[in-house]
Amino acid sequence: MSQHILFIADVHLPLQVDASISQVFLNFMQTKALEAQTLYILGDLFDGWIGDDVGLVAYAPFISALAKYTGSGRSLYVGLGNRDFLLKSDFAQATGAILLGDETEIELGNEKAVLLHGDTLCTDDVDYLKMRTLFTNADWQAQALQKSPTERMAIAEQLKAASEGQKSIKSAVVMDATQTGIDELLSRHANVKHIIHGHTHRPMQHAPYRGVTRWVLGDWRPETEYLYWNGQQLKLESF
Ligand SMILES: [Mn+2]
Repeated sequence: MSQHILFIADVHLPLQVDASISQVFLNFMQTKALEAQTLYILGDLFDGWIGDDVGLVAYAPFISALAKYTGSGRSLYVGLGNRDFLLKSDFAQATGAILLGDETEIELGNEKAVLLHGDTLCTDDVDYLKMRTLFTNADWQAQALQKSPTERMAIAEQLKAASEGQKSIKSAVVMDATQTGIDELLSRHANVKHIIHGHTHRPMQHAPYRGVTRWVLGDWRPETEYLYWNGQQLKLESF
């Protein structure tokens, strides 16, 4: 069991614990997740996170589920998405999770994999990447976190509306990973054999490119797909 690793992304948990996606996630944490010793969540676990002070209370049932997972001696790594980029150390402490940086290399057997949320691969999505530069800026974040929860909620709604408004105008191609984005990523990570990411909500095992296989995680709607490393190989499976 110690060699088994699970990868998920983009669950976009809502505040409502009784929503079906919430129940599916809680069920996953109590069953499938326990089959692996390590769980990687590659961004956008939460549909919104306006600061640990608010999030830890609002999402309490999910926080408990994550804490229970690490409390059982398993490892949990959480990456930041474009909806929950304000996850900070209080979240890490409450859940026992280790927060990931933008790009993380891990070893899978004798091979290397690079993990990321995936938004930075969508290099044609110029407006979004500009917005990302802003909201990932440390000063902008520090200022935002000083505002009241109500003000922060308003900012979050604006960001969400901006990205969703753009989504309906943009073509599906603009919202996908580009060759440029993938080439740039590979130039930063020589010798990786796997790219694992979410964000585009297009679950797939792509044909190898330059000897690298790209695994895209889904958003659990409707199919609950996760990526599983069984100690020997990676496989996209459904829950
Ligand atoms: Mn995303």
